[in-house]
Amino acid sequence: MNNETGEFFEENGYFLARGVFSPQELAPLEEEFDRIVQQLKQSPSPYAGPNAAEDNGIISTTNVHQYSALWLTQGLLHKGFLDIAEQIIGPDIVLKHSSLYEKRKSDVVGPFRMHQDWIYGPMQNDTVVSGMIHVRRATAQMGALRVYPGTHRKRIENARADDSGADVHKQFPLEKATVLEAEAGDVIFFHYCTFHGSISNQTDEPRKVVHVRMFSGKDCGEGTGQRIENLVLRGWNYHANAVTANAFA
Ligand SMILES: O=C(O)CCC(=O)C(=O)O
Repeated sequence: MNNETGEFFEENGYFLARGVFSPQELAPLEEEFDRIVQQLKQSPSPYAGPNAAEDNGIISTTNVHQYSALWLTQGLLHKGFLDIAEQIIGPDIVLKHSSLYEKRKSDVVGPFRMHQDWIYGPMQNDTVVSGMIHVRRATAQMGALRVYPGTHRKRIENARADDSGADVHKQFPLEKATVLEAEAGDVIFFHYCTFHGSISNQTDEPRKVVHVRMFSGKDCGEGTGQRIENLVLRGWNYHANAVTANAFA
C-alpha cells in the first residue's frame, strides 16, 4: 500500500474517514433508513436476538439495497465512500452484505461484546472490510464503535460476541477499548479480524448506522452456506461463475 489511509489501516486495522457523506447527501438516506425501520417494525422478525428491540434497543436487518434503490445508488455506490474503500481493499470491491442497526436507549448489555467478524463468514484471503456509515452521530454514551487497534492480523478462535466468547471478552473488555466517536457522514472502515464492539445506547438520541461489508474481487468465501451478495461495487469479481451467480444465500 502506498497511501496514507491504506498505511494507517494496515497498521491499526481501522480508519475513521471524516465527512464522507455531506448533510445534503445524508438527509434522503436518513429518510429511507427510517422507512426501513418502520417497515421492520411492521414485519415479523426471523431473529430472536438482534431484532428484539424491546430487549436491547436494537432494530436491525441485512441488505439495505433490498429495500431502497437510494441506499444502493447513493449509499453503497457513493463515489467518495468507494474511493476510500479502494485505498484499503484495492480496485475490485465486492459487497458481502450490509447491516442496518438502529440502536435506541437500553439498559440491557447489547449484543455487541468484543468480537471478530471473520467467524461469522470467513473468506479465503481475509480481505473483508466493513465501512460503517454514520447516518447520525455516535458519541461514547450512544454506543459508538470501540476497537482494539492492531488486532486485525490474526484470527482468534471463539472470538464471538455471544456467551461462547466469554474468554475473549475477558481478554478484550469493552471498557478498555478505543472509542471511535463519529459525526453524521463519517465512515469507520475496519477489518473483519479487528476486535470491535459497542455498549448499549445510554441516551434518548438513536444511533443509526449501516455497515457495508466488502471484500476484494480477488477473494472468495471459505466453505459453503455463507450469505454473500456478490454485488460488484467497483471493478471485477474474479471468482464469480455460473454456479455462484445462481446460488441461494
Ligand atoms: O454497530 C455496532 O456498534 C457494532 C456492530 C458489530 O459489531 C457487528 O455488526 O459486527
